[in-house]
Amino acid sequence: MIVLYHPKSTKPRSRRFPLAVLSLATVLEGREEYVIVDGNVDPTPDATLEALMHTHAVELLAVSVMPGPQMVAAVETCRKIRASFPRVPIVWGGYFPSIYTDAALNAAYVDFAVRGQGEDTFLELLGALKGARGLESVRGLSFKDRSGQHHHNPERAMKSPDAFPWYPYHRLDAGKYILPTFLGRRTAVHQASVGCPFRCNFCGVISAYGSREKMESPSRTEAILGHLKSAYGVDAMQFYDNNFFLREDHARELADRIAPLQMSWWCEARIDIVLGFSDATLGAIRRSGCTMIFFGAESGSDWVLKEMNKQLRAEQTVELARRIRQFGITPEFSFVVGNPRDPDRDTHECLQFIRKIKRINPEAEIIVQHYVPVPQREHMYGGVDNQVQFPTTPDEWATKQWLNFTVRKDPAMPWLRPRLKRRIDNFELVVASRWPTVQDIRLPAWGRRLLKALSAWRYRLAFYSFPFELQWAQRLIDLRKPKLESL
Ligand code: B12
Ligand code: SF4
Repeated sequence: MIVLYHPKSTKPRSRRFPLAVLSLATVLEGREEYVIVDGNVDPTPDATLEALMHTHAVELLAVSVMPGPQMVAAVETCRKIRASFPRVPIVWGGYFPSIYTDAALNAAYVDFAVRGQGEDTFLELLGALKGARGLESVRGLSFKDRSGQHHHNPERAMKSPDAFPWYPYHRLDAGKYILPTFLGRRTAVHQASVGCPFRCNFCGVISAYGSREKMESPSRTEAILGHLKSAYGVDAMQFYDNNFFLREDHARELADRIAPLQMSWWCEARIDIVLGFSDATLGAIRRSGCTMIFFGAESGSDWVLKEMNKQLRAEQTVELARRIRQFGITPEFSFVVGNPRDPDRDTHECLQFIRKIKRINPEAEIIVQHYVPVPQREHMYGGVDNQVQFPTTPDEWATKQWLNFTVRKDPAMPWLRPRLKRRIDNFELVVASRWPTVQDIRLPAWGRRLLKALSAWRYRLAFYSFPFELQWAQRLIDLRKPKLESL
C-alpha cells in the first residue's frame, strides 16, 4: 500500500480539496492500492498513519509539503514514523522540497525529494523502488545515496493537466471540503494550469517550476466544473492557478463554456494580460461568473517593478483599477513592500499609490505583504543574495524564527527596521478597517460598521500610528464571530 499524506496546513474553515495529493492519487487509481490521509480533516493523523503502518505493508509514505505550518507538521510526523517504522521509505514533494531540496534531504526522515510537477516522477520512483529502473533515471527526482550524498537528477519537462486523468474525488469525503465562502454556499477549488511563464525575482513559483506554463483545455475545465456541480452541488469556484489567463482566445472560450454552469468564481491573473483583453472578453468573463480577480500589483513605483523583473508599469495598475469597475469585477491587489535597497522610499511611495488606487476604485481589495526573499534560479530581488543565509534542515525551518519568516508576518529582515515595519502593518490595519474585506463572511454587520467608523478619521488624515482602538475592535469582533456552520 502507498500512503499519500497531506499534513495540516490550515484551519478547518479554510479547508479545501488537497489537490497536491489528489494529483498523485490520479496516477495511482486503478494501478496501486493507496490511501489518502489529510491532516486538515483528520484530527489525529499520526495515529491514523501508525495504524496503517501496523496493519498494511506500506511501500512508501508520500508527503506533500508547502513551506510554513504544513512543513512543521510534516517534520513532526515523519520523525515519529521514521523512528517507529524505519523500513518505510519517505518521499517529500511540493513547494518545500522543490525550492529547498538539499535542506529536505538533509533530514534523516526524508529519503527522496520530488521537484516540480509530481505525477510522472512519482510513478517512476515507485517503479525504481520495485526494482524496475534505476533511481538516476527518474527525472525531477533528488535522492541520497548510501553515503548520504545528494543526487539531483535533471529536470522533467512539464505536461499539461490534460495529460492526466481527472482527480478521483470519490476517494475523499467531499462534504468536508466544499464550504461556504463569499463566492457561494458550496465552494470548491480547481487548478487549470501548471506554472507561470514570467520571471518575477521574488516568486517561489519560478524556483519550483521554472518559467513555464501548461494550461488545461477549456473543454476539460468545463467538464470538471460540470461534474463538481452535478455530483456535489458546487456553486462557486476558487481557481488556484498562478496565472489563470494567458491568451485572450483561451480566456474567451473558457468563459463562454462555463457561463451556463452559473457558478461564481475567483482567480489570480496578471494586470497586463487582463488589461490587454477587449471589452467583449471582459464582459464575457464577468457573465461567466467571475466576481473577483487577484492581481500581483506588487508596487506603485516603476523603479521597484523593474527591479522585481515584473514586466509591468504602475500606470497599468491604475488603468486596470479604473477599467475593470465598469464590468463589476472586484480587483484584489497584492503589494510586496520593503525594497531592501531603499525601504523607506519604497514604503512611502507604495502607501501613496494604494491611496490613489482606492480613490479610483474604492471596492478594490488591498493585500500588503512584507518582502521575504525566496531562493531564485538567478538573483533574488533587492540584491540580497549574500544577506540571507537560509536554513539547511527542515528542523531549522520549523523554528519560530524561520516560521515567522516564511509566513511573512514577522520576517525580521535586516533592511526592515521595526519602525518601518510597524508603519506598514498599521497602514494595512487602517485600510482593512476602513474597507473591511467582502471575503470575510463571518464579519457581522455591526463589526463592519464599527471598523469603518473607527478608522475613517485616521484614513482621512493619513494618521496610522498607535491604532490601539482598531486592534481592540478586531479582537472584540473575532471573539463574537459566528461559527461557519451557523452561516
Ligand atoms: C492552495 C494554496 C495554499 C492553501 C493550502 C490549502 C491546502 N490544500 O492545504 C493555504 C491557503 C493554506 C496556503 C497557505 C500558504 N501558502 Co500557499 N498556495 C496555495 C496554492 C494557491 C495552490 C497549491 C496547490 O494546491 N496547487 C495544486 C497542486 C496540484 O499543485 P502543487 O501543490 O504544486 O503539487 C504538484 C507538485 O508540487 C507535486 N507535489 C506536491 N506534493 C507532492 C507530494 C509528493 C510525495 C510528490 C511526489 C509530489 C508532490 O505534484 C503535484 C502535482 O504535479 C499555491 C499557488 C499555486 N498555484 O501553486 C500557493 C503557494 C504554494 N503558497 C505559498 C505560500 C508562501 C504560502 C504561505 C507560506 C503564505 C503565508 N504568507 O502564510 C502559507 C503557508 C502554508 C502552510 N500552511 O503551510 C507559495 C509557496 C512558494 C514560496 N514562496 O515558498 C505559493 C506558490 C504561492 C505563491 N505564488 O507564492 N496556500
Ligand atoms: S509573481 Fe505571478 S506573474 Fe510573477 S512569476 Fe510569480 S506567479 Fe508568475
